[in-house]
Amino acid sequence: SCTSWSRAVSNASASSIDAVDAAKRLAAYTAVDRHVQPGDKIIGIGSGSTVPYVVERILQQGDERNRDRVFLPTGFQSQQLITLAGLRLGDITQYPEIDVTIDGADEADTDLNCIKGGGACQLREKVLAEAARTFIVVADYRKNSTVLGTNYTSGVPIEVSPFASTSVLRSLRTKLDSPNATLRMARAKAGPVVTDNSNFIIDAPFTEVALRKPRELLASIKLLTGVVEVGLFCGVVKAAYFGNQDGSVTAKF
Ligand code: ABF
Repeated sequence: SCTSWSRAVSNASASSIDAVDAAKRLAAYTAVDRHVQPGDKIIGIGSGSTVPYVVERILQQGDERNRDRVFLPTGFQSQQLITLAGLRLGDITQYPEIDVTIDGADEADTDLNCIKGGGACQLREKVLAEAARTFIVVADYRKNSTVLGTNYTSGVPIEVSPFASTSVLRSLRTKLDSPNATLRMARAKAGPVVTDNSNFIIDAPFTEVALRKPRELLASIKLLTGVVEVGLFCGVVKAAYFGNQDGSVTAKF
C-alpha cells in the first residue's frame, strides 16, 4: 500500500540545499522519526547520499539515546560517516541481529522490490538488510517507480568475482537476455570499479518483461557461477519513504 502526506521539517526547503537534497532529507528524517525507537540499540547505516541525513536525524535524538547504541556500516563510506559523527562503530560479525537498518536505493517498485548497488555496496547492504528486524529504504522522488528499470536505467548491478567476470558477462549476454551488460569502469577508465570486497561490478540492463518479475530474475542471475550478489532486493523492505518536491513524503509499505 502507499500513502502520501505533508510534513513540516524545519529548513526542508532552505536555499542552502537543492530540491533533490531537501527531498532526501525529508525522507530520511521521516524514516528515523518513525522507525528508530528509543529501545533500538543496534542500527545499520546504509550507503549513498541520502543516508547522511539519516545520521543527522539520529544525532538529533540526543547523546543519551546514542550512547548505548552501536552502528553497523554497509561499506567504507558509512564507516566514515559513523566515525565522523562520533557514534560507536560495530561490525556485523559481532552484532548479527540488527534492530533497524536504513539505507538508500536506486529505485523501488510498487511491491517494494528495489534496485540497489549504484554505489557498488549491494553485498554488504543486503547482509545488513536481511539481518535487521526492520529494513527501511529512504530516497528522493526520482527513485519511486511502478516497475523497476523505469527511472534507473543503468541496469541491475551485479557483484562478481574478478576471475569469473568475463564468463558471467558472457552468460548474461547470451543466456539471460542482457546484450548490453557491461563491466563497470572507474572514472577516467583507469580500470574496473573494485568493491569493498575486492570484487567487480557488472551493470546488466534487462527487458521490462524480466524486470516485472524481479524475484525470478534475481534467482536466475544468482545461479551464474561467480556471482557474489545481485542488486535486486525482493521481499526484504518493510517500508520505503520518498521525499517529494512539494515537501510531502510518499510512504510505501
Ligand atoms: C545505496 O546508495 C545504494 O544501494 C544505491 O546505489 C545508492 C543510493 O544513493 P542515493 O541515496 O545517493 O540516491 O543506498
